[in-house]
Amino acid sequence: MRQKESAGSTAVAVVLSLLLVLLVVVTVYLFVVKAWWFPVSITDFGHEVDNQFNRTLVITGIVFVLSQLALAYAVFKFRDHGQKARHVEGNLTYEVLWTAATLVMFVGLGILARSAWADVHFRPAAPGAMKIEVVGQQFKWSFRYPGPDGVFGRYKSVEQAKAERARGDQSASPWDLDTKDPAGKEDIVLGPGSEFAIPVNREVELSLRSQDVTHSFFVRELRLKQDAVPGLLIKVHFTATQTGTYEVPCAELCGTGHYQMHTVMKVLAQADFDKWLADQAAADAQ
Ligand SMILES: [Cu+2]
Repeated sequence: MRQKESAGSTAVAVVLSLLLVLLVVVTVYLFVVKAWWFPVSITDFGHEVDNQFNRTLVITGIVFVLSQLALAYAVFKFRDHGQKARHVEGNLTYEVLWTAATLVMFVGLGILARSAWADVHFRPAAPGAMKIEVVGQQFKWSFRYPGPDGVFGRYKSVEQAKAERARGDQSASPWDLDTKDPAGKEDIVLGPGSEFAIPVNREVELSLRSQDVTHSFFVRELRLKQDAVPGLLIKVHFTATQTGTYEVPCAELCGTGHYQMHTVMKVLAQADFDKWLADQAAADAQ
């Protein structure tokens, strides 16, 4: 009687095994048809990132499929036949084997990815790169172009800015720029909430700052995401190879208004960009 009661797990085991197989099939299908996928990359660096993503996806995908199918097999094969349960000790050989395999996989993927990452973070921009300053503040992005002289005007010292604020005569500048610095005369400041533009096929170097908390500059199509950290000046560089309009959200939860912190980056042909920048300069001069 007891034998009969516990021998009834075949149906459950079959259903569970089939569910696991179904899970594998649906998951693989979604990735193969690319049901939800990234927008096309517009930088060479982005293609490297995509290659690295695909390598990682293929390797971990194979591990996923094999382990889930093995699980489905084990669920069915070792189902309850009414047999007595057996105690199994660990298997040292297997444990060493799959720990080593995991180690090789992760270190290997890391080594393959290092040049893609270093491209943006360790190598400086080429000398002729177009410089733009990006400032994050709750909950807007601002931008500054150095103008024809290619040099950004300096900031006021912290003491000076503090003293002016205490006197209540803070200048109109959104970020405590020193308006007396001649290098800042030609600077083009696009205040909080502005859109910004860059020329296509030209290297751009962004200098990221934050006025308050940590924000994160993120453009999916560039495959680039970099935090803007208070007190730090962080530089990143890239070359966009396709004109268009791309969203720039803040990718760091930076406060209650975080959801509304975004703008757009326009990638323009050189002539359009020159015209755009001249318009901004004219507007900024007023
Ligand atoms: Cu933010």
